[in-house]
Amino acid sequence: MRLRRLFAVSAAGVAVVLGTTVAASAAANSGSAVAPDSLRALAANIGLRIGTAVIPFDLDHPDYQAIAAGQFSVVTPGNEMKWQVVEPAQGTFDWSGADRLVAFAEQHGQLIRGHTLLWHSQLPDWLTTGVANGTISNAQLRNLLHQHITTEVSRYKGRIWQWDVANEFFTDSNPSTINPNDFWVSHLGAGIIADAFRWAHQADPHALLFYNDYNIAGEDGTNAKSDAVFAWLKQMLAQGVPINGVGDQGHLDTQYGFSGTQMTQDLQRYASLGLKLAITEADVRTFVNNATDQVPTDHLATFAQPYEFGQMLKACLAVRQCISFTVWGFGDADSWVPGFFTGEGYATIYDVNLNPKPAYTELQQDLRLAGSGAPHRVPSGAGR
Ligand code: 9MR
Repeated sequence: MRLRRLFAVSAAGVAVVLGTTVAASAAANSGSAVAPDSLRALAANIGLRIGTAVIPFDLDHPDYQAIAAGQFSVVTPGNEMKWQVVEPAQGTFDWSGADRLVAFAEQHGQLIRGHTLLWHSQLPDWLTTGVANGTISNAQLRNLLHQHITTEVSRYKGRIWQWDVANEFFTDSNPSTINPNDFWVSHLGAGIIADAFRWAHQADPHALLFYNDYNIAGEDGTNAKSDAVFAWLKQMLAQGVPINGVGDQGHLDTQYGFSGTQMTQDLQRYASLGLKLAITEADVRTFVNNATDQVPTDHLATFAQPYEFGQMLKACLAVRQCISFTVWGFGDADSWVPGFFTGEGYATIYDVNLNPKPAYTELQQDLRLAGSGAPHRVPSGAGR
């Protein structure tokens, strides 16, 4: 899935992608000035961070690097801070990808979203195998998790802005509940989620700690998942669990429809608990001709896709506590979507050749309006 088509980018394409000159992209690389019409500069006008997931080793490619540095002010490692990657064999660590991204971000004046400490997926084989064959007891599992969270959060102490501490614990059913069959919940009970937040807070008291999930701002149509997460957060906060924010992933699909109004209301409701909000993994997929070119098969999807991106950003803009808006990778060639959803793609804001798509323009325009408002009308004739 990595950069399948990047090397086909033409020089002209790159100029369009960057919307800047070579000199400006060199400036971005040195961590200095960024283009005033870039997403990150426009978002900065209202104190919003605009982000992307990054594949650290793709930063070797200059075109990818220029967009990552020039357009975004916060970055998330797509995979490189997950337990499977950082501790592939017990006691053997690989921080190369995570270190690389942290260094890149600091060089380019970007903040970092750490992702993710407690999730049922992308766990190391030695851990899941050990639990399955009984060589790792539940008490040992709990200690290993404590150690994992402490080691990773301490390593980057003071350098991570937001941590996705816990990821995807709620069921997609109506009503929704904490999933009793989740790997962590089934072995250690639901209380392990609160413990993870406490351990992360001990390791880095200044990092903002987030609960992150998908379909928790009405995207499920029923709002059942949002209701369940809201009730749980309220309970956790009443118990003094150090949770600072909610991350709504924002993985949309044009075939299902989506209510920006509902999303705004749900974000506002989380904010009423005193929490910060972040859109953490925004993308909008649709059906495409093939996984290589990713041309939508329904022409209307080329309108629906940027519209839904815009609705998500507007929901974030409408709620003051929404502090960052992150897209889950910026180019279609790099997206997780074609590998997970048969026949779908076109989910990001740049095409497979790293040319900006209408969704890029949509976000840019929304940010421009958010920053300076629409210009006042030119005065017209008397009484009109
Ligand atoms: O983008 C990630 C992809 O490269 C991995 O193969 C995948 C494995 O599940 O995880 C992707 O990121 C996920 C994120 O960590 C949590 N929310 C859902 C994302 C898409 O699956």
